[in-house]
Amino acid sequence: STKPSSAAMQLTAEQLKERIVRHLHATLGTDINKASPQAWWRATCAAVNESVFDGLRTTQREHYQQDTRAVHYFSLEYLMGRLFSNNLHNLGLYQSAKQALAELGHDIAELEDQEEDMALGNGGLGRLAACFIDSLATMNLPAVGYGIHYEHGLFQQEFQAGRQIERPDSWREYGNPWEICRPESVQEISVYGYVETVYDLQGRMKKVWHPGRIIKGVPWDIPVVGYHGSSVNVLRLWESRASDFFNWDVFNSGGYVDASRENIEAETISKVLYPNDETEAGKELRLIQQYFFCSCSLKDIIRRYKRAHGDDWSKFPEQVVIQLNDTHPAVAIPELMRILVDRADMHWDEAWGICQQVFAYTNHTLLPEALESWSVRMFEKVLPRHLEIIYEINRRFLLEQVDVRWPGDNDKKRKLSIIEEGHEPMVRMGHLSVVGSFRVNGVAEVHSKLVQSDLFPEMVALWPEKFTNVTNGVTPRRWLKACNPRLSSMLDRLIGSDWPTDLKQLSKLAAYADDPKVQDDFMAIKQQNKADLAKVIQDLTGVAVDPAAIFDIQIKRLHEYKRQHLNLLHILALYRRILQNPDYDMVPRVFIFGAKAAPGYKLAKEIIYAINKVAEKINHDKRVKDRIKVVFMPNYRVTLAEKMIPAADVSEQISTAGKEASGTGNMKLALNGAITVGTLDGANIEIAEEVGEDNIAIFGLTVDEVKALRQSGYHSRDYYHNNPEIKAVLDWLETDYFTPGKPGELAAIKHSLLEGGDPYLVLADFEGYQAAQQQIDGWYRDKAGWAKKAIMNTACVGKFTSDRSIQDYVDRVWQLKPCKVD
Ligand code: 26V
Repeated sequence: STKPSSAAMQLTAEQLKERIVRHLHATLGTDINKASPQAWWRATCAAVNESVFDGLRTTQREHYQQDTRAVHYFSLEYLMGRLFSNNLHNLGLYQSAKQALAELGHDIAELEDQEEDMALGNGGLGRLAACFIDSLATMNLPAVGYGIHYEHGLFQQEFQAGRQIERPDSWREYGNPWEICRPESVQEISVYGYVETVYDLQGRMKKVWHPGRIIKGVPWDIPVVGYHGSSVNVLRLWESRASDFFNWDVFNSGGYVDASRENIEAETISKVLYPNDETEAGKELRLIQQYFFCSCSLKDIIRRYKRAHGDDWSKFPEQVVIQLNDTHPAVAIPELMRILVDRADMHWDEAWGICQQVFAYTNHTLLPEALESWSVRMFEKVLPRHLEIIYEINRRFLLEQVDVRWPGDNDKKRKLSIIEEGHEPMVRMGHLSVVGSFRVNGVAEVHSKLVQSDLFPEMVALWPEKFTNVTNGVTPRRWLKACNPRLSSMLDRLIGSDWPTDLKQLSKLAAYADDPKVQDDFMAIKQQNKADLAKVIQDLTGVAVDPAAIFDIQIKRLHEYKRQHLNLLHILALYRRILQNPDYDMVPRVFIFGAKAAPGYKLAKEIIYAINKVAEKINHDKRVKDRIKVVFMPNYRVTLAEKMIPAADVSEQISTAGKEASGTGNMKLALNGAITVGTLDGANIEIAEEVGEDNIAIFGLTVDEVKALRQSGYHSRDYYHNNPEIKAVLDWLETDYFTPGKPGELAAIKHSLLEGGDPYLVLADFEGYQAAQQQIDGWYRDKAGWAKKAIMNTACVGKFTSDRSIQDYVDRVWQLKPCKVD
């Protein structure tokens, strides 16, 4: 097992106190008598950074001297959350810091609350990137994360009269102590303009791109501290600025206003993270964002490579692997081709050979509306040379691969072409990613199978060995050790303290699953975590909840396929049963939601509104006698997840089978002893395999059954007419019962399920869902039985550490070796 790094181990609370006070004076310019909690927090961060930067220096020096092969993770999103307690835990300094601050008169939890979440992501995909860079550092793997330094992360959510209001997120308004600006590593990138064909002295044709705009990329480095290991890797995020070079002309010719307008436009590129909206198409700025960060990052990689290897490109694929987190950074493929062919004068075949050894692509969704494509028209305007390169990649692909395999088959060519023909021709980024990569993976077994069978079957026929699976994982440092200190201490006591880096150790807990003392301890911890969450709920929503009730939690982005409205229909059914039978016997339950809806996603916002209105009614209805409470936590984010997950009894993972690529909240909740109510979708299937059918409540149609039902014709109205409970709750939503004086305000859900055809089969799965919930109710009545199930969940999910995911990437994709650092 790994031990705390020597630098960190030697740090006592006394030494930390000295550092903190020193920074309070020298860095914050204040003193212990008048310092605000904010200043104390900043001083502590600065104290911690002394250790962080030590590790950073030695790691980067070691990687440079060893000239290591490294993975470069390209992602438009990193949902980091807060770094304070994470960095303290990973440095092994949390206890010393807690003591130091206590002796200085401060509660460490109070200081933690000074930090804004770094919310540079939407949801699962962005949080996965954050877990992966934690694992990479922990496993001493040479890695750089590349992304965008958004000024505004995902919007902050408020509710006004039950409706979602979006407010800008300004996470670094007053500066962020964890980031370092690196002006010495700025890059310049080009967009717009036109392509000229010229001939050199040997008569060789050359393409010259005359850009319309030049933009500067300024890198901000965030150190990524590995757990008790020695490595500190870097997350490098690019901020856009107007190029000084380009604006001088305009400026000097008296065009001050024009120049400052160009400044504003350049700086717009990294201003704001795009939410996963209804459609990605048509957003020029989004394409420029993608290209901006890909080009800056590639130039950064090449600069570092050249420092060691000069102009000899032959070692490039040995040294560099680039992982594309979904298709968002796929424009890196034609960009590397452009650099090699146009700038380095390489022959096309040699350049393409390099590309195909460097890129690997992870698919994170099968939803058609989320598959990226850009109109050829817009692509040509923004990146005219890249469009030509994509055409050439496509021409050769169709000629040398598709036509060789299926001679003369135009149908196959149409299906496989990177360019989708039609009224408005489109560039398909998924096709480009598969063609340009040496490996393509899905994020859970079932999802990877569907990527192969449903999304890219012909590509699999061409390159069967290209396709693989890497099931997602989560970092147990943040999602157990740091967020659930009570359970962590108990685990240390029972099974030793190696589990944070060797999560399979959790299986040792299974031997105690029947032990009454362990059961009591485990459930007492859950109870305390629930009491903590009850306070948070009271503070944020004003609703009083009883920690003795079942805490039933659904936390994830709001989307029809995730079916928060199925949860709502079940709540309504329970409420109705209570009204019809005042003695209706159920274990009291608190239904807790956390979700942001994309600002442009109408129905998702209606679902939030409906849940809030139903909550208001039920929570105030005396007849319910507190058997049901419903709370919608505002502004769900990483920091709130860390408070909710340790307090969950039940984990809602109820997507339509085939729609949720993996899910990662499902893993975090099971790890903390919650029992899953779930469909056989994404990683739920693998969780069920690990925990066993006694310890999970599975319901609903399978992927095959969903396909068969759609084939035979799905009629949601049949379920409405045949199931009186479904009919009653849907009709109820149309009345003014939950919105007095305003009938029809909650009708959108009913309409989408009936007139809208219920695209995600909510009504088809309702009966199975309510039966699974009944099973949960029954299980919970048996205290010891429930405790055993909860313990078995924690014991059996060791597979889902992101360390295992990263090892799978190393073995199946990256072929990397660890680099130990002293
Ligand atoms: C979803 C949507 C839905 C509305 C239309 C626009 C749009 C655009 C993008 C997306 C999702 C993008 C990919 C994504 O975040 N996938 C998630 O990745 C997680 C990590 O692999 C995985 O656990 C989730 O199941 C998957 O949804």
